[in-house]
Amino acid sequence: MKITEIHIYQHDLEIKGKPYKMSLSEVKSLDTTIVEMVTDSGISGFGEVCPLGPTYQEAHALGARAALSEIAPKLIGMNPLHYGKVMHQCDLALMGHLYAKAAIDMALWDIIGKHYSAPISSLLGGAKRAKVPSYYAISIDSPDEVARMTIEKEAQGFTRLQIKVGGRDVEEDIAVARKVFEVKKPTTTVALDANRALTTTQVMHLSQSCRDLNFVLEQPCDKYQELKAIKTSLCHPLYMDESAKDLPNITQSIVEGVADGFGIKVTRVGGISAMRSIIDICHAHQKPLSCDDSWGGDLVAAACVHLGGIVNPSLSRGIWIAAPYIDEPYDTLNSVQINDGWIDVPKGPGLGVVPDTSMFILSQSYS
Ligand code: 0XW
Ligand code: MG
Repeated sequence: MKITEIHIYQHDLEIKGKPYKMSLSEVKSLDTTIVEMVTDSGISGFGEVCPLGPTYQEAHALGARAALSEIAPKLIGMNPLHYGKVMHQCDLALMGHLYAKAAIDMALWDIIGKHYSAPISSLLGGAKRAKVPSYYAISIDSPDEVARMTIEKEAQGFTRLQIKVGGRDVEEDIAVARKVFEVKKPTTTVALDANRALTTTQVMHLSQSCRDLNFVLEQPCDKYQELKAIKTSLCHPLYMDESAKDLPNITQSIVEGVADGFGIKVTRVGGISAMRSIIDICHAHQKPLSCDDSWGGDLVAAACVHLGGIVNPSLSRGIWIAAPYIDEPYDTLNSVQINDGWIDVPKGPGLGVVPDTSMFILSQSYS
């Protein structure tokens, strides 16, 4: 089998309703990139990468497509079943840029699954359950609005909520946390996610002021060294998200006793293969994790759900997908959707999603 063509598409994912608001950024539309890898066997594989705007992390849509323009021409003629050789060629073509390479990784896994007529979760060792729990991220807002959303999302079946905090007076974050715990069900679990925006002093004040509330603190500060400095002063478990950039710093955070769990974004770490290794490490160290991504449509969602399916249920903290915030499936027959708080693990070969590429704008083609 040979790669004969690679097409790179661009598409804007509009957010339904209010903008998605986090501590350091507010977004209304996301620029996503889709990779289509065509082979001489009639099989095509798809991948996607969708940074959360240009300021969320060191990744942006134009950068993804520029990186892919460096890489794609070098892959034409290679055998996509030789995953390791193709990804090595990506590294020979361009250093770093894991987020862009993740779209190539995803397309290769999609081809391999289609070639062997197996869902990616089966290739990864098998999903441990037919459907996985999702969680909902509630944007930064007033205590009353976040409480209203808490009740609404519990009614829709979500059993875990991520409450966005940060970027304002920390007393407002404390008021939101208290209000959520006033209204939520006892069984609903909560993470306060500051997306790096709090100072060490603010986090310690927040944690000690809310020592009676049982939540997880997710990526409260920006730097790993800040997290390490405050870890022993906190009254809450500490999960790493944005600092969990790759395998070395994830293993370091476990060995140094800083991270009690993780929110891992598939494209940030380089794709499905890297994420599978991270899941193995979390299993070995009994570290809970959620399988997420920055944003994306059905392709990214499918990758997150296949990976979430192989996580030991006792360590799964849910799979976040953007479907509730956008309203345009790529594959109307097999769109990845949340039903009553749960997501079916795709059963089709590969990703189990075949996008209608006519939805997208063709950006670059290589053959
Ligand atoms: C909730 N997410 C997984 C989706 C958005 O990209 C933000 C992210 C997070 O946990 O920070
Ligand atoms: Mg997070």
